[in-house]
Amino acid sequence: MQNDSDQKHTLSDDARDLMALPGELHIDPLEKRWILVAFGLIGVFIAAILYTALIKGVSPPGDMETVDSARLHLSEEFAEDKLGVATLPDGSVRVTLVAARYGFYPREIRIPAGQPVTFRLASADVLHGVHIPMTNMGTMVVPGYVSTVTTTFPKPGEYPMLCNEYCGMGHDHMWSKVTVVSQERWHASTAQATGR
Ligand SMILES: [Cu+2]
Repeated sequence: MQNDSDQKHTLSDDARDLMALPGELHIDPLEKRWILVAFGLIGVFIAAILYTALIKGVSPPGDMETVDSARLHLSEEFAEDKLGVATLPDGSVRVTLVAARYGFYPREIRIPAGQPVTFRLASADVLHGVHIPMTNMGTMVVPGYVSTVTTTFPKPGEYPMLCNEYCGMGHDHMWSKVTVVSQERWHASTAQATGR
């Protein structure tokens, strides 16, 4: 008997909700709370995007740069003798690499910690990915396109540079060595190299 009257009560409540005028729309307090949580999360996501974009300077890839993967050896930038680490006249460091089954060439590079380093990569064959663990250096290397990543390594050390896109039977062995040296050691070695 008790149950019966309960049911009647809820039924009439629902009926009242259905007949309510638009102006007096009834929202359950629990539902209202979840709506606020949903809008709150959207607010958090927008704030995170704005923070990373405006304050941290993180942005999606900009200009699309293409390259003929089959003719890298004849290209201005990715010919074998142009690969490796270069210090540009403005003091910035650029690393030019070719990803090919199964390695990143040259196989060993030496770069400074504590200053931005720009990587430029092109694939000579299939799709590869590049990733330096414990850092935010990572991107896909799509045949026909130049991948550019600029990052700063906070700590000196030895890091592997791994392929993280399956590229064939030797994919597991596709890695090269990155040595990050302190600013002092970097400046000492560049001064030695240029004879200053
Ligand atoms: Cu690969």
